[in-house]
Amino acid sequence: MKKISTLLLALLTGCIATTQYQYNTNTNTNTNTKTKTNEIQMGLLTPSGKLEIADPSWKLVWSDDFNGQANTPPDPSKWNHATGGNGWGNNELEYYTDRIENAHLTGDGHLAIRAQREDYQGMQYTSARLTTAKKFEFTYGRVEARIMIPKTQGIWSAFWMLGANIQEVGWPNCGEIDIMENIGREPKTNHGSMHGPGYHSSHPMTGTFSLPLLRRSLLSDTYHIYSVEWEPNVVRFYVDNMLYHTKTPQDMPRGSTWVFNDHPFYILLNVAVGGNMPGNPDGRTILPKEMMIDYVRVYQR
Ligand SMILES: [Ca+2]
Repeated sequence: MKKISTLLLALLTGCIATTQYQYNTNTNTNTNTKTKTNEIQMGLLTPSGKLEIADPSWKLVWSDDFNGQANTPPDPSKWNHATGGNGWGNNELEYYTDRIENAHLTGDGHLAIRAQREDYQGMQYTSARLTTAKKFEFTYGRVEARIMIPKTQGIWSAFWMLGANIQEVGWPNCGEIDIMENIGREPKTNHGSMHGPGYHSSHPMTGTFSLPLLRRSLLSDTYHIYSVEWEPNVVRFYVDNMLYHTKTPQDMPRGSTWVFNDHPFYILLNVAVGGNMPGNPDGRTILPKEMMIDYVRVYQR
């Protein structure tokens, strides 16, 4: 009995599971001042606000800080809109548009991707899906974004990468690396996953980062930095520079192929509504909801 209660307590407080972390932040507020204070305490920002990445051997090669006038679209030299409402292979319910209603700069250095309820092209929801395909494709690097995820039943936020050879070899042979994947009913949890031939759909190589159950804070309370370090034969997954998951070819199912070496990938940002992973909106769902992105940065060494 003692063993069980100790185990239960450890699980609840996040002391036992290797993918749960004690998190020394007060995230009951999302004001910029408090957020910045928290991040300075965590060693992520200097007092001047400059980001310090853990390993200075990474050099910045591409970024978007989403500076620009309020209610303007994201920089078309960097981002494409993937549009349409075909369910995207996951029975999703949104129609992705290229309108500023669904993706716009806020005027204070952020990009907002907004999922909302409206009748549009035969669908009941709209949102946006941005990609850097053919505009920025790269092989290997540290890929990170500072994001505040939205929370509500039936939405599915993601910051991820696809192999740029998807048109030639198809999915999942092109490879997919999910850096931040969250379903709105689990606002404490980030999924970091890799999909390829033999490990995909509901059986990817995956790791989960969760805030401790007893803490009030949610990932949706404030901005967090979601990143991967992608190198030959290894991908390391981080939240706020804390390593929670590492995958190498030894982790694949027997007979599978590692499809992450020696070919370029591109970046995607999107908020889906409904579908296989989050389930559909219901009576608890509150819309519109926005995923807020402060920046996306890619480093190489
Ligand atoms: Ca910014």
